Amino acid sequence: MVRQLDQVSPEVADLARRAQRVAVLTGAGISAESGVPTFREVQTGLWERFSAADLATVEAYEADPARVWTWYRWRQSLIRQVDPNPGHTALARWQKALRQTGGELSIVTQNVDDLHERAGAEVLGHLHGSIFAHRCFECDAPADVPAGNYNGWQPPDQPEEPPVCAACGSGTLRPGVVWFGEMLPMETFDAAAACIRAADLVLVVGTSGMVQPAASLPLLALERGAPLVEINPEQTELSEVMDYSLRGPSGQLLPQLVDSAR
Ligand code: BJW
Ligand code: ZN
Repeated sequence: MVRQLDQVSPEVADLARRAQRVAVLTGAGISAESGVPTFREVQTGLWERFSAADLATVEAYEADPARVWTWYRWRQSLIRQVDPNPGHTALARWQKALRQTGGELSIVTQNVDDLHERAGAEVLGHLHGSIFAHRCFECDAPADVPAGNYNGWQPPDQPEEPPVCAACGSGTLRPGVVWFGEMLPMETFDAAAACIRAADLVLVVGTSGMVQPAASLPLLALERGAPLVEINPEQTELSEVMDYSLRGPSGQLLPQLVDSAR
């Protein structure tokens, strides 16, 4: 049975204290308190008629490369202007502390931002790629492009055309992320699955659990009966399989959980 809590209970603190192998799956919600919009939020400016799910597809890029490219340039700018929040730093702290005692905390993220890394954590894998990597839409050659640098958070008035690939001379560049209908990086997915299978505590933080196959990863914890704990202010697609759902923002609840593990 799922137990819903609005703070870390003694039972959850006990799970955290005893865990030596912790696997954490994070989603957009962990970066929300840093000011990075989640995928369910209404968009403004150039993109107000589009949902994030409409823009994160091959079809959207093919239909209007400049619109999609500019959306990513704007999001890159925004991410560069924000800082990791106490949720990111608490995970980094716990990872360091566990490593000092021979344990491990593995972070698997669906996020394309770099806020876990900037908080000082090592990330096992970015399941949906990185917004700061680029490659050719046609020939797949990697390309080095400085990140978007718009002034403030205001979207630009005009869309920017994506640059042409220097390797093939005909394709245009795209962000190194995984769009709907594309395969996830298999090595990263397999490594994530292995660490969740081996974990003695699995935390699921700030994800709606709506996007597959990432959302099926926590279910692997059920094979060995490892406890599943969710941190999210809202009910999610994964809430039903959780042992505990901590209902609140991860910027408050993760530091509480990590402090209770000491
Ligand atoms: C807080 C908070 C706070 C707020 N603290 N929390 C099986 C069944 C049905 C469909 C499929 C299936 N298998 C595959 C599919 C299709 C598709 C899919 O899943 N569709 C569903 C929408 C139905 N999946 C795919 O296409 C995947 N590829 C694939 O399966 O390949 C195999 C294949 C190929 C070809 C043919 C057939 C099969 C690829 C998925 C790629 C997802 N890409 C994106 C965009 C990345 C680039 C970018 O950033 O633009 O990844 S979409 C978007 O969703 C992004 C996210 O990583 C991902 C997950 O979102 P997330 O992180 O959960 O965010 P939100 O916004 O949904 O939720 C935020 C949460 O935070 C909420 O719960 C809030 O309450 C919470 N929150 N404040 C804590 N302070
Ligand atoms: Zn090319």
